[in-house]
Amino acid sequence: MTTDITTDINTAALLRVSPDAEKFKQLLKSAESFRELMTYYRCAIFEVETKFNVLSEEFSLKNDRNPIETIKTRLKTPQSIVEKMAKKGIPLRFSEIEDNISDIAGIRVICPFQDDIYMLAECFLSQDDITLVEKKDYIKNPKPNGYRSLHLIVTTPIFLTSGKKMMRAEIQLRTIAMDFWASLEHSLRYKKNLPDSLKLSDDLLKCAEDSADLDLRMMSIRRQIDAMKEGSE
Ligand code: 0O2
Repeated sequence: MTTDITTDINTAALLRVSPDAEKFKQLLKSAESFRELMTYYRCAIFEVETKFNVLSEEFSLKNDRNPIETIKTRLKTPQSIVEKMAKKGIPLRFSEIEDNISDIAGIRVICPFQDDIYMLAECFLSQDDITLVEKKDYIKNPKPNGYRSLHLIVTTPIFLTSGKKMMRAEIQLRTIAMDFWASLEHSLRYKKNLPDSLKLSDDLLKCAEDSADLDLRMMSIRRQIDAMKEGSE
């Protein structure tokens, strides 16, 4: 009771000093909801990362090589969320975030070979608490700039004190070569609004194609070695 009165007095005093106080209070309130939402996305990252770690442990136990080279995770920054919403013409409202931005929880799985990607995607998607929302195969259909990766947008449950909540996450599966290209291209060009230079784009595209060719050649070498091993057993 005393707290309520104090709060009211404080608000009234604030309103006298600044007519924007109520607006500011609302902003802080929504910032609190935003922090809460980001915490849920962080939990979704934990859930998905754990699933890939479990697969990795099992593969290490049962095979002489692991199809998972590295797992990286990232939570999209508030700035990046706002930029994406603005780019897509989504109203800049807190309530629009969950339905419209699928890659706030991002998990990147880097594999040695291209066929590892599809095998892992299948293992992951067959888990009964994972629902596929959208699959974008930029390996079979590379982006015009040469970008290659398999993107899976999924929902995963997180378990809170209040019960289960389904959260979206984006998983990007790539080979080491695809990651090498995408990471360098990202730092060189992506989102930097550089003036379009045909020459640079051509060079980057050529690098992506050369990396894709290397990927196929390395996979072919591994398959020949696998076949030789099987033949000698
Ligand atoms: P960041 O910095 O990684 O957060 P959608 O997410 O489906 O609603 P979008 O953005 O068209 O809409 O999806 P898309 O094309 O599948 O891209 C999602 C993510 O893939 C990007 O996130 C990048 O991480 C990566 N990506 C896509 N295209 C490229 C590319 O040409 N080069 C590089 N290096 N990465 C790419 P963000 O939010 O754009 O960036």
